[in-house]
Amino acid sequence: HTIGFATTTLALHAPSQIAAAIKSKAGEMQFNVVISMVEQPGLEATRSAINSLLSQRVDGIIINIPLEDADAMEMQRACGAVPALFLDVSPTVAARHSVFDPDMGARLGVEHLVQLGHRHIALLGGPASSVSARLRFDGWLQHLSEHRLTPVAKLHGDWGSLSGYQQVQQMLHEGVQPGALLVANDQMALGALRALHEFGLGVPRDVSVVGYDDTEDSACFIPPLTTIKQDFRTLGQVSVERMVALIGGEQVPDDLLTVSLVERKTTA
Ligand code: IPT
Repeated sequence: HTIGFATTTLALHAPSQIAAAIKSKAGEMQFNVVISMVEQPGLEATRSAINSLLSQRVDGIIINIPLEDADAMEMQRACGAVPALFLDVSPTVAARHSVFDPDMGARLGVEHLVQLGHRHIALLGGPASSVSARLRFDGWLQHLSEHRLTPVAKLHGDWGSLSGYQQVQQMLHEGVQPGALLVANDQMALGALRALHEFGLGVPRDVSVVGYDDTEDSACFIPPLTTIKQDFRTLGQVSVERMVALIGGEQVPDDLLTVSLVERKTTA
């Protein structure tokens, strides 16, 4: 039996760790995995990735490409009788999914900073093409407003570390210096740390930083990164178990996976 895995670029840390987790869980369960990767997310790229997997006669398809609700429904139809499971969609979508809870992640980050006494918080979100980036950003705004706070800056990167570096550098050059920074992923947080360092700002002495993902390298940043952990190993296990059940003709529930705050050395 073969599981197809349609994924956004594996050059990013989170998707590559999800792919690794899916591959090893599938191996344990005696399933093959074939991968089809899109360079840029989008409906047409996703459609051709799915078609290429279908032409390789996969038994089911796990899709880790950001998709809006209507696009996910359309891709589910495109899979026909082959079961599809989505990993990067809104938890409210009607298509079958196993996703991390974006609102919980946003809330944990905001609550952590507010409890430390922060009021001047800047946001560094992900790209507009990502549903998850938008849900995290909206969650931050909502939970900040529950504390009667508005962000001192709203920045957007492309998930890569260089974009985090450039966005934060530009903010500092414009004279905005927040007390804390919520970042939508650890790679952009890495770039943010460099920009703060080059500006002569201490982390966490002058600025606190909270990342998102807890990828393999985050504990080795300087300083070790406080972040919202998405347990990619668990996502790999759950999604493969669901897919194997679907291939066996069973019904499966949707999953909303919890995330957790990992406190390291970038917040005070
Ligand atoms: C999401 C990551 O949090 C983010 O860092 C980035 O790598 C993105 O994927 C790429 O699409 S995790 C996803 C399952 C929402």
